[in-house]
Amino acid sequence: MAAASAPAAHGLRSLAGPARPAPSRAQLQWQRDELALFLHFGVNTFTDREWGDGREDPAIFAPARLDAGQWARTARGAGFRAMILTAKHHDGFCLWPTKTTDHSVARSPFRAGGGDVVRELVDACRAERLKTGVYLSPWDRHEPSYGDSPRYNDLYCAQLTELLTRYGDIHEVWFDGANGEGPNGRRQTYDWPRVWSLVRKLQPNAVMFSDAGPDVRWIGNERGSAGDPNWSTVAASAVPYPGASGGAVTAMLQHGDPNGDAWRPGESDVSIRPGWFHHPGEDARVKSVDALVDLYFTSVGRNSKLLLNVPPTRDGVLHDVDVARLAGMHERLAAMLRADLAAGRRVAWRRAGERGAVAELDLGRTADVGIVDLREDIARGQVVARYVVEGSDGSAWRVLARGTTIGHRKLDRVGAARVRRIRVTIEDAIATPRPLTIRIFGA
Ligand code: FUL
Repeated sequence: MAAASAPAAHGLRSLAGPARPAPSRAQLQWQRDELALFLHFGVNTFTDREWGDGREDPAIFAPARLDAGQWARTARGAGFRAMILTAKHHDGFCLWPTKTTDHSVARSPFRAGGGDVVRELVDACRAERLKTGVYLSPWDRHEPSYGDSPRYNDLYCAQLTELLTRYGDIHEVWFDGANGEGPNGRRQTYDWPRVWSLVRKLQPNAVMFSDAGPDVRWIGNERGSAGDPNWSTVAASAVPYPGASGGAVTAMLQHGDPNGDAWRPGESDVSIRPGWFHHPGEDARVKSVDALVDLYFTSVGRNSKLLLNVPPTRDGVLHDVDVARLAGMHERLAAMLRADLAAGRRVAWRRAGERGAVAELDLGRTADVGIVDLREDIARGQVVARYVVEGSDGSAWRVLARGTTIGHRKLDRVGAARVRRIRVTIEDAIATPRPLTIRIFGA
């Protein structure tokens, strides 16, 4: 498993390569959103389990005061731009009244059998100007046709069609790589090309998430920690289907590949709690504000998007502790990233060979620098492979941070460095680097 943590050992390609991959509009917007809220909710919330076995009675699904408006207001207030709901988890229970199975909210006491959690989510997102995403588990431990590959593929596509045609714009479709046995003890062979082309047809502006994309990729762990380096390009053939495993797959998910043929930025999914579903026994184990801030730095701050799971309780609301932690995270980040000491300062940019460049700026006064925030103009691709940030208070330059990739955003915490001048040197790149956006925040 050495490959899982070691940086990908790809040689950097020469400058005279073919045109490099760049993001689509949807991928670019997806990445700029930076934060999305994940909501694991369903029968497991009522059985206190993480994976249902598909034999749950729909009658147990009875959230007494479900309030998707509270989810959305919490998300918006904490700086999140999207919410993704488990419309169906591995247990097969559907949170919308589907025609494909009677294992759904329609047979539950929720809103007397007339409820639709997906509809409530979509309406709440719209009210708070959030984007909506759906998670539809391919693995289904309830559905009798599961494992009977063509029949289940038809059913899965019918479920997707309902979700992607009834509710207006869906911005992200989330395909989990978990693929176990169905009720007959059989495994399913999924038809990914069919699924992906169906999504493209029904929601052309949506991004599709899975280990194998095609638009955005799993980051390779559930700890909220992107690799270093983290390229947004991948060699598509290295991860042939969602759920493929092995050291080379993990390395590709974590690090991407500077020579990759597909633009497929990483999404870091992690839960605010030990489990993905709400368990009352974990109410005292919600991640601290410090831990959530760290997650921001290891995901968004490493050219990834953070998909933070905050699971509704049996009542159908986000727990007070989780809500308070999200507010704390937002406040702390806002304070850390409020005043850009480099705002309005002129940056002197000069090329240094074909793969290098140096940017220098004077803050106009000596300041305690705590965070360096670098960005590439990724609309045109990602090129920086290695850089160093130095600071000077008038005497010698000293190193504040060293890094590899930058991409959409790279955040380096540098302690409290008392400096007036900042120098960012791009030491290596896979193509001629273009000027970076440089922001500097206090300690
Ligand atoms: C995994 C699932 O098995 C977990 O239950 C959870 O949904 C996580 C996000 O993905 O593969």
